[in-house]
Amino acid sequence: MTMITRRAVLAGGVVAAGAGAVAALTAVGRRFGLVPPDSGGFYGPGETLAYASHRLFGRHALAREFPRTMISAKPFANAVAPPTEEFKRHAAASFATWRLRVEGLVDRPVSLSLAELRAMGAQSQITEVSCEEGWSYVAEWTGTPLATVLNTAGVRPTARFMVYYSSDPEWWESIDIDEALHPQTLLAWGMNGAELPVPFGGPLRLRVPRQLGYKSVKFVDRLVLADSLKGFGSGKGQSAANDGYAWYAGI
Ligand SMILES: Nc1nc2c(c(=O)[nH]1)N[C@H]1C(S)=C(S)[C@@H](COP(=O)(O)O)O[C@H]1N2
Ligand SMILES: [Mo]
Repeated sequence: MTMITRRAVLAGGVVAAGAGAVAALTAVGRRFGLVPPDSGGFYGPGETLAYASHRLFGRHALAREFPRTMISAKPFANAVAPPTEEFKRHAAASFATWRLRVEGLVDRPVSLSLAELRAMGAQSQITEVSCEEGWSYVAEWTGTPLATVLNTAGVRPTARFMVYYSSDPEWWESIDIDEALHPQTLLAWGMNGAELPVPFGGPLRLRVPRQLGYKSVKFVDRLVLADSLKGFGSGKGQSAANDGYAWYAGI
C-alpha cells in the first residue's frame, strides 16, 4: 500500500518535473528555431524532440544518394493531375504559361517561367521518395536548387519558414529555412532524364529528399517566405496537419 502510494507520488513528481522541463526547453527552443509548429498536443513533445535533435545534430546532413543501377524500373505515382480548369489550360499550352511565384519576406518578389527556372541552373540527384504508408521508389530528379531561386529573390533575415502551394488547392506544406536552403532541396522539372511527368508532379515539384514523401509537393506554383506559420491555415504549417501528419518528417 505504502509502496503504491510512494510510487504514485514519485510517478506524479516525474511527470510534473517532465512537464516543467518540456515547458522550459520549449521556451529556449523557440528562440533557437527548435520547436515545430505542431509542438502542442499529445504527440507534441515527441515531435519537438525529433525536430530539435535533427536540427542540433544533423542540420547539414545529406539525404542518401543512390547509384544509377538503383533507379526503380516502375516508380509509383500516387496522385494524378489537379482537377482544376486552370491546370488543364496550362497543360494544354505545354506549361509555357506556367509560372512559379516567390513572395513574402523577400527583397524582390519574382515570377518565373519554367524556361527561366531552367536557365538559372540545373542539378541532378538520385534519391528516394518514401511514403509514410511504407512504400518507396528511387528516381533521378533534375531541377534548379531551391537555394538558387531564393537567393535571387533575396530572403530577408527575418524569414524562418517557407510555405509552398500546389496548383492542387488541397495541398500546401512548409519547411524551415535550413531545409529550404539545403543543397539537396530541389525545384524539380525533370525525372529520369525526361521532363517531369504530370502524375509525378509536373511541371514542377519541390523535392525535399531529407523528409518523407508528403513534403515533396507536386505542381508547385507559389512559395511564400514567412517569419511564423501562425497566419497560414490552422497554424500547423500544412494542409494535412489534422490528418495526423507530422510537420517535420525527417528521415
Ligand atoms: N500535390 C500533391 N502533392 C503530393 C501528394 C498529393 O496527393 N498531391 N502526395 C504526397 C505524398 S503523401 C507522397 S508519399 C508523395 C508521393 O509521390 P509519388 O506520387 O511520386 O509517388 O507525393 C506527395 N506530394
Ligand atoms: Mo505519402
